[in-house]
Amino acid sequence: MRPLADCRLYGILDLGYVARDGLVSMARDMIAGGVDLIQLRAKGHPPDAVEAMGREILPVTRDAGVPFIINDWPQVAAAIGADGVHVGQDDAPMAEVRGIVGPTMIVGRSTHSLDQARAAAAEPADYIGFGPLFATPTKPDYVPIGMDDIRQVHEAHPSLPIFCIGGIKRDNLSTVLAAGARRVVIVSGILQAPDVAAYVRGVRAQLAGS
Ligand code: TZP
Ligand code: MG
Repeated sequence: MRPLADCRLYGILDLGYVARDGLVSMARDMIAGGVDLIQLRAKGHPPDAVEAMGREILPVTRDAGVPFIINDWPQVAAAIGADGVHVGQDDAPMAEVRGIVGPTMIVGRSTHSLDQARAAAAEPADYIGFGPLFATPTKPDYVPIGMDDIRQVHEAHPSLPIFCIGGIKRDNLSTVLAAGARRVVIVSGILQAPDVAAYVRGVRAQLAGS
């Protein structure tokens, strides 16, 4: 499996954009383009449904050596033997999450400010999401944090994988990278691309050049 430290492009299977029966083929397309990490984000779906989806996706990501992360449900991540779980600010503290998933599973935490990033680094989370940088329909009701803090968060946590997130697309990626980002999550940009694999390849090329 690809080590987290080598992962720079994080794709999310978000049920707000992908139909239930399109998950597996979308995962394949994202992998074909070269995403490093895949998360299943199924807001509003009960854990047994997330588990069923996860069990279908996991063999595809395993085959490719791409870590597979379950959003919101440590119990589901543990039950299916996923590679990681992603939790938010309102989810359980790290000790509780670790109690469910064990010591080796990847645990990521969403953060929306420098203070939250510091707290997550101290837990310690294995990686953080940092955003939303820009306003995004994928996560409404959040104040965009802009790009001024990107450099600072990286300077404060030089060995923590930090994935910038929120409104990132191919057209603004160069600005985000110039502001100091090393790793990004792109949700709707990838999922709404007419040719997903080609879009991801384009992103990869931009990342490689930075
Ligand atoms: N957390 C912060 S912003 C966001 C999440 C899950 C959504 C990012 O989605 P998009 O479509 O890439 O803006
Ligand atoms: Mg959550």
